[in-house]
Amino acid sequence: MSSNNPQTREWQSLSNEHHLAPFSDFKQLKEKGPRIITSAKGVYLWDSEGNKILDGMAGLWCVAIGYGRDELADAASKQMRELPYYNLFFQTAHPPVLELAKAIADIAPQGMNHVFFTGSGSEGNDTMLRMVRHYWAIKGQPNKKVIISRKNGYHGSTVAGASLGGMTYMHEQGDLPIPGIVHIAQPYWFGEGGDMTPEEFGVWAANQLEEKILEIGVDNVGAFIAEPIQGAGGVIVPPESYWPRIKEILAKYDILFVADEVICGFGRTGEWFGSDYYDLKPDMMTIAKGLTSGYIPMGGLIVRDSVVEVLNEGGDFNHGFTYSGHPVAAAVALENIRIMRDEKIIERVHTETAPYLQKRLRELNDHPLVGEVRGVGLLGAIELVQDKATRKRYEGKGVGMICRQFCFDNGLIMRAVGDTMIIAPPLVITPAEIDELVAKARKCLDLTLSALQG
Ligand code: PXG
Repeated sequence: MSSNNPQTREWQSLSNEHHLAPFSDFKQLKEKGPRIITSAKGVYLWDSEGNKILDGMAGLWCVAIGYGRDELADAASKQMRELPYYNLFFQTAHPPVLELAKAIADIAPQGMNHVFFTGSGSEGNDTMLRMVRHYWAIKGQPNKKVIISRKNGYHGSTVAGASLGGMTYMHEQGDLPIPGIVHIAQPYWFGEGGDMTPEEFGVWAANQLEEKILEIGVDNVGAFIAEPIQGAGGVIVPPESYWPRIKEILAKYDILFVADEVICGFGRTGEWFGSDYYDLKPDMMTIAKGLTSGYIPMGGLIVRDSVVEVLNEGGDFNHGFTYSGHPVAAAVALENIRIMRDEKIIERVHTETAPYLQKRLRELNDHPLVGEVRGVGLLGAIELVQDKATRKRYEGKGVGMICRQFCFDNGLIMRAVGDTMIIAPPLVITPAEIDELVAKARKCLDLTLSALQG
């Protein structure tokens, strides 16, 4: 712990003595001490040392409308005073959850008019797994249980979420995945495409779905789940041939398609949902994060009418959470969606800031460390390599982490997934702030290159 600031040191010692942080090496964190974030406004964070940091990750992909919107605080406060809690079990409901369900149906793809609410994206995917199996059981096909997912996909950290996800380092802990979940290749051309062109590789990766369906037998497959663009896996934008081929396969076999929209949903791609961007027509969509801009926890599952019609015939769905559709979270989500609509935030991403960010980011292609820049909407990835032509990495150097540290030290949050640097700034980022982000990113790439050469 290096801080000279007694307040920072005090918070860091509280962390050491009492806090177990998610996705962290507990012992290492004790040695370094966490950075303490104390306040935020717009796209900027401040830490306890007084540093101002441009948040290129919108928190954890969630703070869509930016930090510091009083309207959301006011909506929460008003709802807390009126009805801070009531549940949706036992044939009760409350106004905010009903109004929110309607507001979501209004923006969701056509024919998706019902929402099951949860407290998080992970719970949304747990709900999905149980709902898919319940659906097929009602239809008299209880064997259609297997969910096909993808390697390096991310679907959460509960037992079902981590099993659905394809992160091997998560599976290694706790004997995952649970039975009934299988993984196929991801459409990650830069990392895994070998000698194929991106288009050839996209078709190859999509064909893995058909092969898996045939291997398991369509009578045993319940659903395929995928993020339109993989987020936590490294902002993996599939080759253009991928989704059209997947859609052909889905049309051919009687299985459900679940789009995990936890990152892509609520404007990230410049459309309301990633499924709109790729015209995917899912049967279910998992949502969270941007639903409340992260101001308060909430997730859910949007369900297609044709699926609901079957569920209607199935008696009780024995599933739900204390905080399903929490009134305060629902009031915040409603206000968040209102702001997105009234201020035309997604239209601005679509027409102005996404094209500008994508253009400016691609200028980094001329940097000696950069093997590829890709992105859609306000999602971006920068691949760090030793050799541009062969896509060869700097083996064993931890280049991504070196770059990430330079970013931290220079007032920019840019994440590293292996040697892929990723960004997903708040949707309200302005062109001037994009200029600042790209300038800082370039500076940190320069510093990283010097460190590697030095
Ligand atoms: N699906 C997707 C696509 C996600 O990105 C979840 C489900 C789970 O949501 P909850 O609300 O249960 O966390 C997520 C979450 C990272 C990182 O390292 C990403 C997420 C969560 C934690 C870390 O990028 N995404």
